[in-house]
Amino acid sequence: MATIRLVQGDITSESADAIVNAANSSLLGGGGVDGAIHRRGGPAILAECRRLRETDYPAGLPTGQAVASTAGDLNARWVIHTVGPVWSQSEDRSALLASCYRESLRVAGELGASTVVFPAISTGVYGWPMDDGARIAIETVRSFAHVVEEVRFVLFDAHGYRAFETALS
Ligand code: AR6
Repeated sequence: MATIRLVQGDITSESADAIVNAANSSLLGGGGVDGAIHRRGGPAILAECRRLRETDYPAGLPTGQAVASTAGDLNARWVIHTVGPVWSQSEDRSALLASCYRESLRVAGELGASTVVFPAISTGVYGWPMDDGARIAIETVRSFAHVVEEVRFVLFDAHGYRAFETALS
């Protein structure tokens, strides 16, 4: 069973084998975590994402799936891009959010990554309520974390940190 740790801060300052990106299906960048990762990781990440679009994902990466690229200049070996669901009041998309965590860990395991850093997927631009996003993240990682040694959640602010602390306890 992996150790689960919580950190408050900027995910691009972390060192780990793999850093998970809250991407969109274009894989070509955006705001939030995605923007920060591409800015700090440099152009090698975008170049590899473009190749992934030309080869394996011509229509984009589907919601709930995950794929790895180089981590460029980040203190990591890989960035694992995953696409969270947009929050919906009328439709329960929790299974897709859980799938992001599970698929990212599966990819990490295949790569041989032992430390994996996650942001709170979907809780920014995609509007998922933080408390519920934290609960799904912790529950899913607890059941699938046997493939890695450490899972670290990096929460941008105190509100996110407290939500994950509550979900963990
Ligand atoms: N480090 C850690 N957490 C961060 C950082 C950071 N540097 N920046 C934001 N957060 P978001 P999403 C927090 O919007 O909701 C992009 O445009 C943020 O406060 O990054 O999955 C993509 O291209 C929030 O709690 O991801 C997609 O189009 C959490 O990270 C879309 O946004 C996730 O916020 C994905 O939206």
